[in-house]
Amino acid sequence: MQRIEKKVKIAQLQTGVFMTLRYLTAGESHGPALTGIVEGMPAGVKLCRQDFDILLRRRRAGYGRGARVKIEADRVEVLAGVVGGLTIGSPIALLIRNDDFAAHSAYMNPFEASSDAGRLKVPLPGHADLPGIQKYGFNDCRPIRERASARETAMRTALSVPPRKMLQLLNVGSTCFVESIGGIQAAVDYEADPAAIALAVVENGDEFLTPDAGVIDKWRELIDTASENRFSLGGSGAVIFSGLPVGLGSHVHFDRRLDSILAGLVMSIPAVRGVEIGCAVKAAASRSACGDAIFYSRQGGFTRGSNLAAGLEGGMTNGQPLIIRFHMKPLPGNSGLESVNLDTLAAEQPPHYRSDIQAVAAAAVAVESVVAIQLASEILAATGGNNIDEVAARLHR
Ligand code: EPS
Repeated sequence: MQRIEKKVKIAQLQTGVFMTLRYLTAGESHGPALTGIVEGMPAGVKLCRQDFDILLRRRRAGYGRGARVKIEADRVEVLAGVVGGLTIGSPIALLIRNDDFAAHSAYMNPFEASSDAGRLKVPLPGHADLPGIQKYGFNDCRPIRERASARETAMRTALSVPPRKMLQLLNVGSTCFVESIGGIQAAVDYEADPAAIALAVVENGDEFLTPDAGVIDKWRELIDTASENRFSLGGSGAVIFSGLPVGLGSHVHFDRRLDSILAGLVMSIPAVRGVEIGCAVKAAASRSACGDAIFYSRQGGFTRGSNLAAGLEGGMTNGQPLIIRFHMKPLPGNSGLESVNLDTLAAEQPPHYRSDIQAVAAAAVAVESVVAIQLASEILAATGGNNIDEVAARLHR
């Protein structure tokens, strides 16, 4: 057995400084603010206000979002780690004030006792409420619902901005989109050039965030009907990353398999109940070979005849576009299901809860965000590098 030169290079990369991105978020949905820190970003990555504004606006823009997202401006305040439009290598600290805190301050004050008016006494079926109060010992669902809220993904989206900018500088492109809402499917050609899919998504606008203009009117009608009848819709979406190097992740140990790491992150987005690498469910039903033929040419090196593996083989990126699909349940805000009053223990319907009709586009942006952070982290783990030029040079040599 011999090691070919290319492999030696990758091995050398991995003996560099072992760096990864670490990040944490804190913040309740109606508390004073959402906060987050991302540590490990190399210096020299350019950032501007619009990078945050455009992405945070996209996360809010989906047709069928509730009244809340119209209240929130989601203006990201950068408190540390960025100076003069450049990352400086130190931890990046971000803050997003909750504009709706003003209306909830009577029961979200850190030190004053809550007014009973704000107590949420009837757990929402399908929400974190009931297991949360049982686990943490409350007679009020609010402390659970506040933190379980998908509003938290606003901060993860904001924290993804520096890693996304790093990926762009390394020629990694990405897009995210909605594939289905309430069982109505968009036409998506996964064999198409990812850049063409990304362009179609942008052209069709943030409200529906889909590459298929033909599905928009049907979705609009369905969401309007759901809104009139106060029910929520689930759906599916996808992210595609292209231009990734070969060899992120590893087959050598289960906790280094990138498909497993990414699946866990995608499942951490509230209401996401399923994740697929590419078209895995279809592949499971297939009675033919499900891999991608390998070709080699002197000019082009190794290439594939298709991308059924969706960019991952053996838990490693294989240089093909990475495709991750997710499936989201209808939101539990107004399910019409029966519950129990925590005071009386009698059957009771939860009171009407302001909620989104559907939030699949928002989830798609959040999924793209957590995947982007992880991919940037995997690249840094492979290359080391304290500034973006070092990272780029080590990745491309
Ligand atoms: C959410 C409930 C709604 C959503 C919220 C997520 O909030 P509220 O109860 O305040 O109307 O709008 O999403 C956001 C605020 C956001 O920024 O995405 C829930 O329970 O998860």
